[in-house]
Amino acid sequence: MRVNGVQFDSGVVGGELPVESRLEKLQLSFDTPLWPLAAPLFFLIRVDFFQFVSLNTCRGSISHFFIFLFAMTRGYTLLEILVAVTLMMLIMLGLTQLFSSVGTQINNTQATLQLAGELRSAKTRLESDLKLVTADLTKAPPMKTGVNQGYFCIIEGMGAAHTNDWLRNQGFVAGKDIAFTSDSNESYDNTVGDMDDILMFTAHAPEGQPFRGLVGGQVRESNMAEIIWFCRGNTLYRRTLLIVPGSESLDTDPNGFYQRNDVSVRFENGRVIANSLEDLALRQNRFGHAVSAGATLQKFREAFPFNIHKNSAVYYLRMPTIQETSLSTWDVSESFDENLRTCLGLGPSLGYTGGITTGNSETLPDGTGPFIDFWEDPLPWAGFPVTGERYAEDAILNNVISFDIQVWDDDAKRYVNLGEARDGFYDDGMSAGPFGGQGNYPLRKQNAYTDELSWIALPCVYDTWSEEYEREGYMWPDQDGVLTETQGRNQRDDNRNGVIDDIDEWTTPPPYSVPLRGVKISIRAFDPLSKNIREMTIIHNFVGK
Ligand SMILES: [Ca+2]
Ligand SMILES: [Ca+2]
Ligand SMILES: [Ca+2]
Ligand SMILES: [Ca+2]
Repeated sequence: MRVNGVQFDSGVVGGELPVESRLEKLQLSFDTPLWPLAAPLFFLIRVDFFQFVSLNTCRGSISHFFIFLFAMTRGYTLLEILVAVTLMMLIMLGLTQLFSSVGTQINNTQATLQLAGELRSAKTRLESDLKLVTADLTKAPPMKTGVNQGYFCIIEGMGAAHTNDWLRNQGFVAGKDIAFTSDSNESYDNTVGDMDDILMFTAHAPEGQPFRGLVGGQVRESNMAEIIWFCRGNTLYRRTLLIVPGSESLDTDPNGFYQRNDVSVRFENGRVIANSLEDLALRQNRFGHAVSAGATLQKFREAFPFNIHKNSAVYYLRMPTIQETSLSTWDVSESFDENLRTCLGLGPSLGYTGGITTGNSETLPDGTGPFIDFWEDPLPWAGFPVTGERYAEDAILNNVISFDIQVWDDDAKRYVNLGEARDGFYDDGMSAGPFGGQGNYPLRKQNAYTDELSWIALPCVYDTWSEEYEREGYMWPDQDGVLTETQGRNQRDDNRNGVIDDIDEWTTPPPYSVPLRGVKISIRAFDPLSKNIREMTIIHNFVGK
């Protein structure tokens, strides 16, 4: 399918994708003038032809033909030569333009093919990862304790081809609040799709193809890994952390840990501990979710449900890359935003509300923002100062302008962004299933959830969760912030609806307590030379797995 010079894989993008002026139409420039090729020849022939005709006309004798031949052998005048040389130069100019144009087209075609190849390899990698998911997604969250299945989590960042109710109320407009062109127009860039989704899960390697990574500075293999897919700027990353529980060779120094290790770890009781699949069922143990080492039980409860997006800057920065975490000062015992604050020297408050700096003004002419020009910025932090020893090992694809994760809504019979529905309906009028709503994020019922709404709406999250948070006898803050004993697993019908321990009784319910049937993930990338855009889509069904 071709839309204004933009090539999409068929059936991936609906008929009309709005395309901006930055996507100039590709044209084969065969309108280069060719007439100079013939002109000098014509000029020389014409001069002598008229000499011949005029001689014959005047003298009327065949013998004058020989006079003409004689005339032909005479030298040209300076003027004739000058004109001929000028015309020859025009020919050369025309030819140069022609070959240059053809050369450009060949380069563009090569670049487009290369883009398609790179996109296909990213797609293949993601497809094979999805086949390796350890969690049983046919069961509704929360995951039972002790099943040793790891986790699966989709974080639907608030930017999308839609906005949820909360964002609409805040005046957010689609994904445009973060994508714009940094040219003189400073216009919204609608070539950019949903860029802020994160996919993270545990995976089991296929037979004979173990995951590889550093353990104590040495390359090691493991059959299990924690895998995280996310975009930063216009680069798509895939972070892989080996699951090696009880690893004897594990490095115990929390500083610069990721310089020497690609291991899924948590910091607990003053120690770096390698996670097992069971440990990773709990969000606070996962990559990027670290709770501060000095956290008291109260702080720990406040941190629940351990979102990575507690800070606006971190929201835009998604997840830590190898480049950042391989700093010698990066501390595994601290959270992502605390590390950034330390490493960037930003003081106790991150003081970074703009989210993204592109070197241009931080707001659009209409006062909205923050923004980023995804066609220009490899990282959304101008002069990015956090550079560790390792670099780009986790980068999968450059020039990405959409990494959109959607989930199957069995009511609407289509893939949707989590939280996409408005008042129970999608924009196309279809009534929404559970995934259309925001789930228990932001659940007004719990202080633990609403605490984090001070700056911005939380992204909608699908998570296999764990019933561990609701363990009988555990104390969590209720809707008024008062610590109360959980009632979700106490074998009593506390809300008297005839069902014992239904999810409405839970103090710590999962965001969505429904099975995940399938996901659709679209990756869109551009080629800066040809300005071509390509998009590839992965559809993965978890039912019958
Ligand atoms: Ca999103
Ligand atoms: Ca999405
Ligand atoms: Ca009940
Ligand atoms: Ca109960």
